[in-house]
Amino acid sequence: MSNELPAKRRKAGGFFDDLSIHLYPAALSKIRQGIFERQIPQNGGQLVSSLPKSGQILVLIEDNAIEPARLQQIVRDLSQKHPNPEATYLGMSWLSKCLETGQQCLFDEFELKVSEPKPSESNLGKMTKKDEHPKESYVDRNRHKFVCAQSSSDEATSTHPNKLITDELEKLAGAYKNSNDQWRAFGYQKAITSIKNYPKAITNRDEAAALPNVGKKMADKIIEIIEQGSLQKVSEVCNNERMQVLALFNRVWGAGPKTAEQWFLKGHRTLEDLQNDDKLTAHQKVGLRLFHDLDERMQREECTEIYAHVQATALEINPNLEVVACGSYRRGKPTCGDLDILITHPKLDDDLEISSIFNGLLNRLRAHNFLTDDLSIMSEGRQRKYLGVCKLLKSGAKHRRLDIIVVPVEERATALMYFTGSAHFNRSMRLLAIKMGMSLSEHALVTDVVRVNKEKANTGTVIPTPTEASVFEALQLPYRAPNERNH
Ligand code: DCT
Ligand code: MG
Repeated sequence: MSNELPAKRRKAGGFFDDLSIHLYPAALSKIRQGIFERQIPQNGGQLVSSLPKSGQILVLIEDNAIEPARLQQIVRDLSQKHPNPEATYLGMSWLSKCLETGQQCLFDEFELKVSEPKPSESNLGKMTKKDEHPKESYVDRNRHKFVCAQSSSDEATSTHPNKLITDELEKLAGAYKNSNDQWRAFGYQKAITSIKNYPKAITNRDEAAALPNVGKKMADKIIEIIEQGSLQKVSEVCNNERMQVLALFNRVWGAGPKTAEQWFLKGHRTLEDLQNDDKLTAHQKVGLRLFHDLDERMQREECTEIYAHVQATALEINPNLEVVACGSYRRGKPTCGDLDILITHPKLDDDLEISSIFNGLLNRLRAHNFLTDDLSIMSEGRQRKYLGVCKLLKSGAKHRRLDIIVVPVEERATALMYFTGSAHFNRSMRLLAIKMGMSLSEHALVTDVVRVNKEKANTGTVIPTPTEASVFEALQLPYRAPNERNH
């Protein structure tokens, strides 16, 4: 799992979970704007201050006090100025309805579609059947632009001709992330990805500025790096006590940018200072005690050994169990932050049996002294989930993070997709599902989902997805093997 528990980033379990929201204040009163700006993060959403050219975003526009024609004009202008296939434009009344009803309402009636310029009469006359796509929606036309529709290309990104540039920009992206400036970090990350995918060495400003997600200011920075070998802004931003302390505190497992900032404001500067803080959570205490082990990514070979131990132990319980190592390991990465293991079997459906396999496995692993610290043990719907720390039974072994889920067989494919990630790939797929009027989670792909009292009530129809390929198919995406999901 990532360094910070989602619960600490924003309020967990809110009905805006996983949504990045931009408020476009046209005609919105300051009072309502203030209310919305408080309520969105309180319910799990992330408020984004400027409109990104890419990435998933809900753009909310005041639709009460505005003429429909003017509203259309705003949407058209925004989508032309910031062309972003993953942006969804909604009337602000969607937000009011969500807050009123305490649930994430369907976008349907609130979606402000980007209207196409009307074809002139003469053009219409010339239109052939082939050119005409009256039923093809905005999503259909833009599906191929979603991250989840594209293959990630690791080979291209590990050794590329502009590595000096991306290394320098990555220092800034990291610093912004550590200091909770997520939006700036995101902007840099998008530019970095774009530069990594560019096959030639960048030689001039126009060439840089022509890349997707690279604006004029970013192009200036690129040229400074090319000409001077480094970027002045990196030392300005990174080489101060605050940023260096935040960078260190962000590496404590269980702490994220907000906790790091709180610790800094309390006057803590070193790991020793943290040890003397009596307000640490149980997770943070483990993170601090095992700092040096958990801070390090594992080599793939070590993951294979951990996986082999868990698999062998699980198969002792039932030889028909399917035990899959997911996460970055399944995506073929050479190093992994933790190991994410999914367990099911072809007939696993009974809740008691799910619990019995889950508890039986944990008890056995504990009896081996393989598990050293439990971080959390929970039920998510019918799935059981363990987050903890393990250590191989050999001298010199280090403590490593281990996540295990046991899932009923009908949730196998969606759980496998979720647990394999990457997180970015998952976000993109979930957003595409929403845009197609569905909802994708680790439990199921569902149509017409309704959320009641912040809880997802899967009253919609579950689309049968026995395999990962069927999930791609239902979303009309080309199948991507796990190693193509490293976005
Ligand atoms: N996941 C997600 N959204 C998140 C975090 C995780 O969808 N915010 C999913 C995707 C990957 C999977 O859970 C396991 O999470 P991690 O172990 O954090 O990610 P990883 O890709 O395995 O990377 P790492 O090598 O750091 O473990
Ligand atoms: Mg992982």
